[in-house]
Amino acid sequence: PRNTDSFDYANYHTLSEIYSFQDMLVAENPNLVSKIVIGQSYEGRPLNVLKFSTGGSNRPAIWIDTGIHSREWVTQASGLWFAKKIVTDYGKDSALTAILNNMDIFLEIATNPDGYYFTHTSNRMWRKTRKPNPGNSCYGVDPNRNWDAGFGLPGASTNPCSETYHGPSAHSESEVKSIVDFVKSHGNIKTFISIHSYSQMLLYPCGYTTTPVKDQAELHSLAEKAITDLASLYGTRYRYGSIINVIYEASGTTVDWTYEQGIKYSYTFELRDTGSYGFLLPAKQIIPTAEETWLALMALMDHTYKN
Ligand code: ING
Ligand code: ZN
Repeated sequence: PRNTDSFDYANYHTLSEIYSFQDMLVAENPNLVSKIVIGQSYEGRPLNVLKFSTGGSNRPAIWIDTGIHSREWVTQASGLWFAKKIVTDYGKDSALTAILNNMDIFLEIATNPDGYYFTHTSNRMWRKTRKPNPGNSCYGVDPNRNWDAGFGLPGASTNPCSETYHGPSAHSESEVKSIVDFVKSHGNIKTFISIHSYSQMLLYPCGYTTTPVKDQAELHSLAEKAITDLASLYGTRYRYGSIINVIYEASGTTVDWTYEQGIKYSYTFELRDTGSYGFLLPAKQIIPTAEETWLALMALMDHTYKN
């Protein structure tokens, strides 16, 4: 496609198509969208973040990432749709317009680009990063077990061949460390949303302990509102609650780290489906998935803006 209007949101795309989409969106909307490169992947690819901003300096911000697990293709595909939705709705939808007149949105679509490239070229089911593990023939670290929040506790593996290998040390993966550095240097992120698939869940901290977090009551009722809005479109049912209670024990996860950094609204989504297709969700479900998820994202962003 020559522009983002003719882009095919109803199909899956390669990494280079995602990169060119990002550049087109920036070129078409220079007063609203810019591209920040927060680092590079192990294999040297840029870690691009789209910044949606109407001005100000270091405004309170919302972070959204998709694709930190590379095989979860509906998440990157939804990220592309969200990016287009933001530029389409700004100035038309009053709630989004109010949010963007006061806050910035950061969106990292290809959060694990080496893994995503590998899912297109070698192994569709690749989840982890692509860094070699010294002294071991297995590659990669689970970038959702690599964060410095309960790092290395039960709920991650010490085995480099495991899908949940936590890595040699916290933030050992450049794809993780680049976000850590960005979050710390920004210092004004209010909401952090990390998007996975599949299972249809909306999860908040904590993953490594059953002790409820300080804000659990508010996080729980906001999650209920978000999944109710999500279900209003196509009836898709989500479960919600803390990571350890709703899915399983998991240590070193993204949103536990962001919550411990003081980002109160730290959530992880698990998008469609519940296992019929799993990671291989048919492309015809991309747009419905993105549309319904957007309603939940708007609920989270609107609450942040009003609180
Ligand atoms: N599931 C997530 C995983 O990393 C999850 C579930 C989310 C655990 C958030 C902990 C925190 O295991 C998938 N499908 O990746
Ligand atoms: Zn995942």
